[in-house]
Amino acid sequence: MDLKGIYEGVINGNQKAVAEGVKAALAEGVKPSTLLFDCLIPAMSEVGERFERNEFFVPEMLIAARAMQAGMSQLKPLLVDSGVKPIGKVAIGTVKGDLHDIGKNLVKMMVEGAGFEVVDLGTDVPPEKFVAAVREHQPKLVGLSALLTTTMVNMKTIIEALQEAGLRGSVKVMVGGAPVTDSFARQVGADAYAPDAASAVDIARSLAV
Ligand code: B1M
Repeated sequence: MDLKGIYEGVINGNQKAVAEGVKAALAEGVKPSTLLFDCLIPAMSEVGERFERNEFFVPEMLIAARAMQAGMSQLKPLLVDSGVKPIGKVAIGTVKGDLHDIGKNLVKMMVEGAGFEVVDLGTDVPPEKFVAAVREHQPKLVGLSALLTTTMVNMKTIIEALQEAGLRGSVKVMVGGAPVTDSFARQVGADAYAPDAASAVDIARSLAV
């Protein structure tokens, strides 16, 4: 199977090649996890490295992200079980000022796949929207994603807003995203840090069932 073609399709922003390549690979029996962890995610890392080397600019990153999403949407039905009673509820969003949603969507898919109901608040989510979602949906866990060093600081503001609203005692907070670390999570008062989507599932199982 042409995994290299899919990898290059993401890097070159070729949405059609990625969607068709993933579909064909799945039909040939390639595991969704192989496509995700050995192909789509490494391709996006390469895009980031080219951006750092000034070989790629924002438009290239954007079309690569669209191609990646085209691949992920093929994997979603396989990662997300349907028709089963949820084992818990999680609300998730990318923090204010931050538009990156691929990692957040991946966490959402995997957590849904593990049997949770996930309320997706989207990107650029202000603290008051997290507070309103916790009031309305009463999840046991809120997940905050940030990809920028300039926006990760908003995680603290969200946790403080939950505290001020009197909701902090009823909800756990998990944080994640490329610049986030375990020590940062502790500094901002989060309950857990997940370095990747698989760890996010483990944390959801331990904090939100
Ligand atoms: Co942006 N961008 N970007 N970008 N972008 C990064 C993050 C960057 C590292 C690139 C670089 O310089 N190498 C850099 C940040 C530098 C920094 O802050 N130190 C950067 C920059 C600078 C910017 C802009 C400022 C560029 C500009 O305009 N000059 C701008 C900011 C826009 C904004 O948000 N306000 C910008 C814009 C964009 C695009 C819109 C073009 C696009 C995003 C499209 C989209 O998401 N729909 C984009 C992209 C694609 C990237 C890179 C290339 C890829 C990110 C990605 O999707 N990775 C990225 C470089 C990189 O990361 N290598 C980059 C794949 C994804 C699966 O991984 O998101 O890390 P990740 O998620 C992982 C884990 O982190 C974890 O699990 C996931 C799966 O394992 N995780 C969680 C994530 N969230 C979690 C939450 C959890 C638990 C785990 O619990 C709740």
